[in-house]
Amino acid sequence: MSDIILHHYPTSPYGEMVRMALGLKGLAWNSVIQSNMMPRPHLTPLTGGYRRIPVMQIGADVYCDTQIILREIDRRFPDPPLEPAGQEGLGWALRHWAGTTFFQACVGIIFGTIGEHVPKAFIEDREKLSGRPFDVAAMKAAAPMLMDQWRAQAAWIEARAAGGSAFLLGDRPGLADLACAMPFWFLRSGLAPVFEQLTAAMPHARAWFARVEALGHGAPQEMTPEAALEIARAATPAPALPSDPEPQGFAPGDRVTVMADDYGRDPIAGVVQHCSANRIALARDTAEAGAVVTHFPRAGFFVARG
Ligand SMILES: N[C@@H](CCC(=O)N[C@@H](CS)C(=O)NCC(=O)O)C(=O)O
Repeated sequence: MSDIILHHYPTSPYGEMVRMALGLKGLAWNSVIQSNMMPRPHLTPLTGGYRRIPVMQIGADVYCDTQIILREIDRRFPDPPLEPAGQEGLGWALRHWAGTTFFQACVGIIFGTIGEHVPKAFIEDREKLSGRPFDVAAMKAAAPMLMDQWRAQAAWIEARAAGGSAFLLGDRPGLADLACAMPFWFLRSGLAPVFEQLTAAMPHARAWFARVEALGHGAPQEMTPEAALEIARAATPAPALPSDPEPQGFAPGDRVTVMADDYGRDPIAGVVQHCSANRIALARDTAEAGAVVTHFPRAGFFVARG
């Protein structure tokens, strides 16, 4: 049985980015379907309060945010690499753009168009996530302008895809492709007619997107949230990776809290097990799963003492 457990839900675009990575790597994995809103009672003990999706679990190690999930998948399963030779570094930068400005244009277009039909419980959940009102009228008013924004950004991909290589940064697929495909997938799955309209004059980007989708999702197998929690309880966290000296002076053994810098800013408390330029891992003792280590990326996350 595969050790990879992905906590996600089918309509999650960030979940899709990881599913595509598992396809690129040709991996078998366990699929735990979580609710598309809080509460997630069998997941929260593992994350320590991080409330976003997806989350990856391997035994008693838990990875929060696609940035660290993808990095860990690539570390454990390096072949084929997420950053083929000549693509190093760029995929991470593109992931950041695609996951912020390009992704947020999708959110506004989709909810500005279908917002009136979204259940009240979902709206309340997303208000807690963002700390702001879920203002359907404002999103409706902004949707046409956001379609311009979406089209302008997709046109960068069209221009790149017209360059002649099969994938954005060369003949081999990599992180850049997974990251940039995510807002395509999100808009098409949320609002197919608008996706068709906005990409009608983008034949190269559409052909590229089809090639990325053809990578598939690897080999998922259903698992219950209860079984995943039990696996964490029975497992021991992996040994700590070597830490780097820290600009802020954090070191293994320090008590800290970690928090996303954008939305879903629930703080997660623990003891530093590892810290380096691209990762901070917190050791936590939980009533439900015993000792777990919860891993976060550094870019996009704040760390504070206490
Ligand atoms: N930076 C995060 C963003 C993840 C994110 O925004 N996920 C969405 C779903 S795709 C989410 O968590 N929505 C709220 C929820 O599902 O509770 C990542 O890269 O994983």
